[in-house]
Amino acid sequence: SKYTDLLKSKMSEASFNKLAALENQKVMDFVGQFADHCNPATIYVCDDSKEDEQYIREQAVAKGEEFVLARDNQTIHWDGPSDQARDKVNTRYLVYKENLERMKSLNSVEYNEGLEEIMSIAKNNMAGKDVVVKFFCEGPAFSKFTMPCVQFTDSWYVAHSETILYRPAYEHFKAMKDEEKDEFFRFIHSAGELDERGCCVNIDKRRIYMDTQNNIVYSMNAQYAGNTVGLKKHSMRLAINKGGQEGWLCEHMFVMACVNEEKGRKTYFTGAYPSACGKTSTAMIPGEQIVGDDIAYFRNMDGEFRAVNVEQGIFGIIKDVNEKDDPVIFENLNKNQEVIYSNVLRAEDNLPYWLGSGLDTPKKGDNFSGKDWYEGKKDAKGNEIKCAHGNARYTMRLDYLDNFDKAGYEDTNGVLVEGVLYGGRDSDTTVPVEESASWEEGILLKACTLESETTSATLGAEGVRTPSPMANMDFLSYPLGEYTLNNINFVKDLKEVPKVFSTNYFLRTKDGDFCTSKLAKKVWVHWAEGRVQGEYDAIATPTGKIPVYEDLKDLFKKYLDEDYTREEYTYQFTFRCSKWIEKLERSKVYFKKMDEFCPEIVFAKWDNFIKKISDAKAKYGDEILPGKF
Ligand code: SPV
Ligand code: MN
Repeated sequence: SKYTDLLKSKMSEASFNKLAALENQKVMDFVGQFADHCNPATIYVCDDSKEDEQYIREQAVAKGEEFVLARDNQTIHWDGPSDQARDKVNTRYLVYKENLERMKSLNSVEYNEGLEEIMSIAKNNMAGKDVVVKFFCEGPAFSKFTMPCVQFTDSWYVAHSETILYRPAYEHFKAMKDEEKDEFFRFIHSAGELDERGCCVNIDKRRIYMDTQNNIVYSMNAQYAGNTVGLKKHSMRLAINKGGQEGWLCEHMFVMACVNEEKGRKTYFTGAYPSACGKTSTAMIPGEQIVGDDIAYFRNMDGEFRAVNVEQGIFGIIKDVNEKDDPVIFENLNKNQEVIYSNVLRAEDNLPYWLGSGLDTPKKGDNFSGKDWYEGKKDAKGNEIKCAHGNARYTMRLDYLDNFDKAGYEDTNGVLVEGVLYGGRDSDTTVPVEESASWEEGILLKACTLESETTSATLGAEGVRTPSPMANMDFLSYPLGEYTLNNINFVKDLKEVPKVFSTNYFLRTKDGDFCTSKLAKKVWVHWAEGRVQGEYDAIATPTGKIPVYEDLKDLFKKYLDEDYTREEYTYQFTFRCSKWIEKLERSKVYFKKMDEFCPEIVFAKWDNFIKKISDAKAKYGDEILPGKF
């Protein structure tokens, strides 16, 4: 490589040898190019060894990016006060001129212009810093699903997070055949200059630029994991694009197994839920098993619909994790095992505290706003700063959890998916659970029409619906219409096609209360499990099939020891024609806005459903009781 001398000057012999042993020119050039351009002081190359993982942990602390807590396997990290969430404005696709028109609804910048900007920001951005290079993969290694990735970063917190969240893949890289050696994702990240709390200083120069044409993502002057951890949302955007070209899917979905003890069977579901619609709690329903909580790849493997969790850990929202609402996570946070807390409060007792922890929370300490937080502290705008940020997180391995499905997780062929859930949030339109008549109807009526609704807990008006097709809009890397058709077509050569269901845990009574408790999701998922296994009868509606009362009555009794009444059922499963027509009209407007090239066929199909619902309304009235359609 033309970079050999330079690399040797910035690396130990051991690091250089690890890099050279891969015999991969593209890896060597990638590391060399950014060693030259970003100008770090030193570069450390990791293999998959425990020693290298330990070195990363120690460096994250030694460099002041993390601080050891009272339970000494746990650390805390802070992102700066204005680096607490994904930066949507400064996250852009670098797009070749000829593709700009097609990509114009996505946040894009012309390739050369964007590249020049990001490279000028990156120039010398690592000066004086020590850099780490580590190899990971998405999905299991040595599998058809494997997506190898290399991360080059000057943040040891980012590297540490990835060590928890992703499978190691140095050995996978080493074993790659010559013809495979070009196929991997590259992530270049620099937090740049840090302050005394290890937070990134030059936030005004924060940019995340993604090049799906060459599978490389540049992240500069950022630290919040959603902006920096290459294997999470950066990789997801590259994978969505790559899957779209190659006929597989990358979805913003959990993977879980619904366990039917009585029948001795396990049925795998994947699920997409916009934020605050119950994704994590569905993935972790007590008594079921979790494979993954955020990102899944789907492939047609010999005619079967198979899925893997691309990750190995959870980067979870910690708000409201407490003994009562989330006992499994809470218990694990309280053990002295490896956890990185981010943006929570560190009190005088050197323990972490967060919003909704159920713990007696000290009134001062260090938090995301600075070293001197005290109860009542206000920000520059005069708003009270709470003890922890609402998007504060924990980073933890999945295999700590008792309900982790290790065998399913490790299967290099993925798990066989038999049901797909799309969970929205509305107070007055969709029923708690409904099966689609077909896969295509599932995509068009359940996935594409997903919406979440603002509540009194969020700023602004209550009841405003935000469209969130497939809960994946933030990560779409090619146009929505094409993506929709790829979802529809994905199943075309499958021997068995999964059933598709919608859920809505947020339907309200006429008095404005939630119709069911948080626990009821177990019933809806078990009804779906029964349907997949051919067990329950169902009643037709204009948009799918709903349960019969008796089955739900039994399920509520069996799983929750609750008496579910026929009145509750009738109200919850009434088909609301006008509300549904409005919902579909909103979807049409949204798709037109987000993708002016969206194929007409999508709109034509929705118009057919609108006609069907209008006819039903004329015949049976606006609110159709279960069984009356
Ligand atoms: C999400 O927002 O969907 C997350 C967290 O999973 S982040 O890493 O910020 O994307
Ligand atoms: Mn996510």
